[in-house]
Amino acid sequence: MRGSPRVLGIVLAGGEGKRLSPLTQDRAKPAVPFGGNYRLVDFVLSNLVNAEIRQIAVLTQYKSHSLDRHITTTWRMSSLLGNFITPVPAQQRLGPRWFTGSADAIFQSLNLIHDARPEIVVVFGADHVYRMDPAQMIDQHLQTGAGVTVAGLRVPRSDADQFGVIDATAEGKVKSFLEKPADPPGLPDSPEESFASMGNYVFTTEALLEALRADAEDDSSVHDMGGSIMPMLADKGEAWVYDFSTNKVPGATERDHGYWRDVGTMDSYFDAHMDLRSVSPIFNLYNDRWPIYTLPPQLPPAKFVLGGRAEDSMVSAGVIVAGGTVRGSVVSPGVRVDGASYVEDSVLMDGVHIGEGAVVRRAILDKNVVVPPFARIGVDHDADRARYHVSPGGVTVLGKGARAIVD
Ligand code: ADQ
Repeated sequence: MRGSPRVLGIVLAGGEGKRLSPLTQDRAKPAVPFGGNYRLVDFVLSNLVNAEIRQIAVLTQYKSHSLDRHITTTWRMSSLLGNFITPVPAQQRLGPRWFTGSADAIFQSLNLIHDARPEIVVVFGADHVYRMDPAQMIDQHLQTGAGVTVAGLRVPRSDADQFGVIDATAEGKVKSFLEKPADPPGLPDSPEESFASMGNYVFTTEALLEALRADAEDDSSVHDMGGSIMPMLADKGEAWVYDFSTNKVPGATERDHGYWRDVGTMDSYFDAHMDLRSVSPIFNLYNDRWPIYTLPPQLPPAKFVLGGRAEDSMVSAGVIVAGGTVRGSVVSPGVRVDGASYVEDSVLMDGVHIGEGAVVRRAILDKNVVVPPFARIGVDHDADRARYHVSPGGVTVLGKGARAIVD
């Protein structure tokens, strides 16, 4: 739009995602598949693109091969009008080392900011499932004249130690920012809730550059956005918070308004999938007024034969259910379910094969897992623990290409 500030998007996509292992064994966390067709990074990129932010650098680092491939094939933009979405690997500008923290990742890529000459830099994480219109956050940022605005949402105080916690005035000026505090402060109007940072920031370019330079010179810093830059700007009185609950996305229902999930653990990743499948989903992927984009594979439609059926499930293209029953599950492209098998409350990734008579319950099966005929997964947790990964919440997980064991 004419008169709008020039905005550069930076997506932090270098996270290792240790707690999602084995799904992150050979891919970066933002490249982890989600919701049948998508990868986690598609959510943040869709949010930015829907808000007409079309100059975006995706900073990668750890096991970035499938992430790079996904971004270059799915998110390639016409360079007409100066648009780009490009993966940027660690630059090693400061000698032979990788990024240390997320602030160092941006510092090493300062040339991107100098080249794009933006007035506003939007720095968003890549690991979350949500819909958000960043333009509304930018509007607030411009109105308050903040150096940085951080997106915040209310979480139970008991969960807040996993997040950056924002202590702000009623108007939204940040008094202090505490990264993952052991004893998170409650909110004045609700002592059992805290304001958690969503890891999404809007910066005025000058404020970002100044903070990054000061941080780079500080040898005691961990060079992290949440751990170093935010506390520094809060102490200088330049940080404001944006209340995510005020964000209105076109087409969102009352039920999925304000939905945001940090899918950093196996159980939260699993629960976010279960949120997708019901008749009135908590997170509605079918809202075409704020689409979540990806490039699905070229495959024929899903097919149900020999009495095969699926209930309360999402089933992708190329799936064949040949006689088995699928219930309450998310089924990715190219999955094959054979006769007399039973799959319940599970996440099946691309190319999984469920053999005849097999039973799969509360499981996540990564790409190309083979479940041979009559194998049982998620039925006996003790047996599963001896062979597979079982999450604290009791979800059985098999890594890429694994073959289940039959007794
Ligand atoms: P964490 O997610 O624990 O907390 P971090 O591991 O730095 O913080 O990840 C933030 C984002 O940066 C993720 O998208 C990750 O993929 C990416 N990232 C991490 N290191 C990177 C690097 N070296 N290069 C490029 N990208 C990198 C953060 C904030 C908290 C906030 C939570 C919300 O620090 O304050 O509450 O996110 O989930």
